[in-house]
Parts: sequence; C-alpha cells; structure tokens
Amino acid sequence: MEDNTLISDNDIVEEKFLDCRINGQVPKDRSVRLRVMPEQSNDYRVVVFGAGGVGKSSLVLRFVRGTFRESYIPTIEDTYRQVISCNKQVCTLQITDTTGSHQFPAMQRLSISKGHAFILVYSITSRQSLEELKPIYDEIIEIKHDLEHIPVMLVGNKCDEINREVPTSECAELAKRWNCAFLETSAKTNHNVKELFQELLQLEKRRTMSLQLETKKTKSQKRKEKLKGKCNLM
Ligand SMILES: Nc1nc2c(ncn2[C@@H]2O[C@H](COP(=O)(O)OP(=O)(O)OP(=O)(O)O)[C@@H](O)[C@H]2O)c(=O)[nH]1
Ligand SMILES: [Mg+2]
Repeated sequence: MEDNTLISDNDIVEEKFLDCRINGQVPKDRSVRLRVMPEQSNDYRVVVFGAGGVGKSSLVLRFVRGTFRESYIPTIEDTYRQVISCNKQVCTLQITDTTGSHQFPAMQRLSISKGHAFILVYSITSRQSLEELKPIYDEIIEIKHDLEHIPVMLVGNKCDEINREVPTSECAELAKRWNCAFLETSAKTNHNVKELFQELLQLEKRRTMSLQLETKKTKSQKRKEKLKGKCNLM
C-alpha cells in the first residue's frame, strides 16, 4: 500500500523504485528503472530539464537539502518532495530532476505531460548547453500546446564562474521570446536558488502557491489570537 500520509515541512519522502513501462513497453534495458513517487491529487509537479552537468541536481539539492557537492554524479531521474502551501492548503511540491543525457526520450515526454511547471537550466559557461534547451522547449510546446498558463523559468546556472560563454542580456531576450521568466543562479554560492522556486510558484496563476505554509487557522487558533490581542500588561 502507498503511504499517502502528509509529511512535515522540509521532509523528503524516500523514492520508490518500480519496474515501469514507457509508452506501454518495458524498456529494453531491464536495469533501467524509473523512480516513481506515490501520486497525490494535490501534488504540484515541477520538472527540471537541461544538458548534462549544468547543475540541475545541484540546484535541486541546494533547494531541498541546503547542500552542495563538488563531485559530479550523473542522474537518471530523481524526485523530491517538499510541503508547500497552495490556495492556503497544505500541498506537496514534487520536483523531478531529470537526466541531461538525452538517452531516454520517452521519459522526457512522460515528465513533460505530467509536469505543471518547468525549469530549463543551462550553464553560463557553456553555449552548447543553451543550444540543447531549444529542442526541450519545442517539445514542451508540442505536448502542452500553449505556455500561457504554464510556469517556465529559464535558468543560467554557475553564475559564480568567471569563464562565461553566454551573456545575461542574450538570455533575457530569449526568455521574452519564449514567454518565460529568467534568472541566473549559482547552486555553489546559493545565489537565487530559493528565489528561483519562489518565482516559479508565483507564475502559477491558477492557484495561489507559496513556499511558506500558511494554512487556514482553526477556530480555536483564531479565538486564542483574539484573546491575546485583548490582554494588556498591568
Ligand atoms: N561552479 C559551479 N559549479 C557547479 C554549480 N552547480 C553545479 N556545479 C558543478 O557542476 C557539476 C555538475 O553538477 P550536477 O548538478 O550533477 O549537474 P546535472 O545537470 O544534474 O547533470 P546530469 O545529472 O548529468 O544531467 C558538479 O561537479 C557540480 O559541483 C554552480 O552553481 N557553480
Ligand atoms: Mg543530475
């Protein structure tokens, strides 16, 4: 049975490994397993895309765990969960950290169709990594048809590095054309990492989303607060 109980703030639910069919077919390589999270109806699914090594996992791990590692361990696909507020209710932010290897196009399409919002990451030190975002963007458009109601952030990571290949102004222009928001980040120095997720949630206009939990107060909480307000120090 799936455990659908609510989790506490900043908790990360363990990933579950399941054999998975992609487009109805078992992957040829049986060792390829998708990490599938138990679904919840109020999950808000964010998918992180970008070329290998641009720092997708580093951004996600910096955000959910507050950590950074110098070593590079390529990802197949990982999903993390964090409790957030949605329409003043508790909801789960589900972040899928994808592979940059382009080896699993079916997984990419599945992630796009299930995703509510997207983070497109390139490295400011690699023009090639920016070029690699274009087909991903095209595929999002193809699957979702219209980006008007879909939050998308274009993110230039590694902005702490001095060997820049991609000027900021160029991507600000590109973001306008792609009708999405744009930020430069550094997972290493923790520059703009929380802001990235905050801005993404603010772009969601169909729900009121916030990283802070501001759930509805119970009647007794409201009464207590009212009483507190009436107390004077003698
Ligand atoms: N200087 C600097 N290095 C970074 C930054 N973010 C990540 N790195 C380094 O870049 C390398 C790749 O980072 P990952 O987060 O694993 O990259 P990825 O995009 O998840 O790569 P794949 O999983 O293969 O797609 C690691 O050695 C990180 O330490 C950053 O903001 N600045
Ligand atoms: Mg990774």
